[in-house]
Amino acid sequence: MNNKQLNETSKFLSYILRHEPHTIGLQLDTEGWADINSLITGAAKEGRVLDQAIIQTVVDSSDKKRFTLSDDGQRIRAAQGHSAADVNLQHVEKEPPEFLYHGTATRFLESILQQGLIAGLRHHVHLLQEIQTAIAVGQRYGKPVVLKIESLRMYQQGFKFFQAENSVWLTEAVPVNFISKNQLPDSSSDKNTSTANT
Ligand code: HQG
Repeated sequence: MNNKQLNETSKFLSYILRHEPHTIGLQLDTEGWADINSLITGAAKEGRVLDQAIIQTVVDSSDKKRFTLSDDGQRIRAAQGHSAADVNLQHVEKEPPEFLYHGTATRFLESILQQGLIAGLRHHVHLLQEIQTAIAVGQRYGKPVVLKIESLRMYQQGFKFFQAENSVWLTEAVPVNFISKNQLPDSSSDKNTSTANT
């Protein structure tokens, strides 16, 4: 499998395992798990060839560790990023570091600085420990900007934080008074690199 095929298959798995399992007749349990054989069969009906080896390659090569296999290797789930209504993944609740970062595009700033960060279609707002990764996330939507979140202060005031299996931090929403605009490195560009896995 070349990189393009890997990326495309990863996006397909993200779409199915985070958002629309029913489009291939797949059922996720409340923890987001899908039976791999059912995934392969469902994908085949849509003309998409998957097998255990392809799935394993996508899981192993995911830079963000987007997918997790069950210990017995029979099931797969997306580590985070869900919008599917059937899924209510119980992420590990944890005390966050002092600051976390959210990458977004400048065109969303006005709205964010009015409403705070909201989860939108997904179940949570996604926050990261590394500024560089946050820049890459923001670039998907336009000119990136990184917001610095006072996560520990939020936590101390009763907001819950969770850390997904792939280390992404999750919280329900971030009110405006915990957000500050972080300085971007000069190298940031206006390019939309379209790396989103949805
Ligand atoms: C923005 C990637 C206007 C928010 C990453 C973002 C992540 C607002 C967009 C994962 C807003 C939602 C998720 C407000 C938030 N007004 N815009 N009040 N509040 N927004 O894709 O965080 O590569 O649902 O800033 O690593 O961009 O796909 O969330 O721009 O973990 O595996 O609304 O996706 O992972 O966009 O990305 P998304 P996200 P993958």
